[in-house]
Amino acid sequence: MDALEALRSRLLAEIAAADTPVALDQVRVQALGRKGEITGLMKDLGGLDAEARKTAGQALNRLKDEIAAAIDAAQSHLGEAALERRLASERIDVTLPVAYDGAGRIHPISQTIDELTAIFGAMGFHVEEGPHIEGDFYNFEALNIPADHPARQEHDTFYLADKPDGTRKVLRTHTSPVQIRTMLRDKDKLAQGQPIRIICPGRTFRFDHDATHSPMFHQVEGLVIDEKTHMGHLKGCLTEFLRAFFDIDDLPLRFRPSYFPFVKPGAEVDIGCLRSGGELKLGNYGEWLEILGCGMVHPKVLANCGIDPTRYQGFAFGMGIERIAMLKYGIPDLRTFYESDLRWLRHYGFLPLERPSLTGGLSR
Ligand code: 2NL
Repeated sequence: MDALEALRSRLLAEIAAADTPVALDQVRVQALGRKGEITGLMKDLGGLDAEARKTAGQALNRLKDEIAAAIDAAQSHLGEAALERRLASERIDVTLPVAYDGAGRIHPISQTIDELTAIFGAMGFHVEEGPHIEGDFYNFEALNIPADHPARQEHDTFYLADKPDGTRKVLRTHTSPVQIRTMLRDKDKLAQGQPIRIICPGRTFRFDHDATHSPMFHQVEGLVIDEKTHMGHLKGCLTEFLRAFFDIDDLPLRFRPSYFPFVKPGAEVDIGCLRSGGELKLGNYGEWLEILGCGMVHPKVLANCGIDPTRYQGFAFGMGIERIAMLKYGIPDLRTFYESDLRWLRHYGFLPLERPSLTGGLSR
């Protein structure tokens, strides 16, 4: 038994000393393998008489179980230690700035929509979207543009094939149908004191293609409806937006009376600028540049959407996204927006991991 006790002490010491899974495995083979020390002693039991074999056999089995358990315990301990070392060495600080590999860019149209959404979002607007293929009612009729109205011809419309019932769909010529759909959907919430305050950015289509017109382009329109909204709110809202978007605190605005069938009164908005040497600079320089159209929503449009025009009123506005993007980022040619030229995108595009800001690319 002394010999067995000595073996036990030595094996336990070897297990404790094994500092790698390989070293531990060597101890397991040396003790419990086919030619291992404990295995060998068990084979020798055959030479003993029955009584001695029983006692020695039990002692050997206890030793075998104890050594096996000690090896298992040491193994899982080694595994945990290895995992801990790995976790410590591979720890990443997710708050560190990321080294961007430069593969992709945000298109200036997407960037501009993100920026104007942030600015109007901070003023309490939310975003609505709608279908590109529209019915006549949503694109024209509801907006007080009847079939024989000259504005219909002004909008060079893409018409889809006639349907058997004689109606035909159009590619929306502005994003106003989204506002019509929103008013029809949310009109009852007005009575519960919930105003409509939305912007509708998106694709629009007109049959027009030259250096300054694309058959597909982007618009953002805005709409506010409640009981007391007036033209002063319209002026304040657009002033706030244009100054934030172009990042010019004293950018002057000029409201000129104008006509759109869906508003009354209607206005066009100019911003201050300076033209010199073929360059255009925005700011308080005494010259003017037309930038958007707006007005108080026409009572007939409200009525067409089931809203009582004697109780509710509001303002609307619309502008071209390419146009404000070109002005802000100095992009000279409209047609380049849709050429998918990678060199253009690397030059005018935006890095996706750039820290977002209200005004975007100018003041970083
Ligand atoms: C422009 C002018 C404008 C609107 C759009 C609008 C929409 C509804 C009701 C009333 Cl549902 N108005 N939109 C109003 C005035 C002008 O856009 O030059 N856009 C590029």
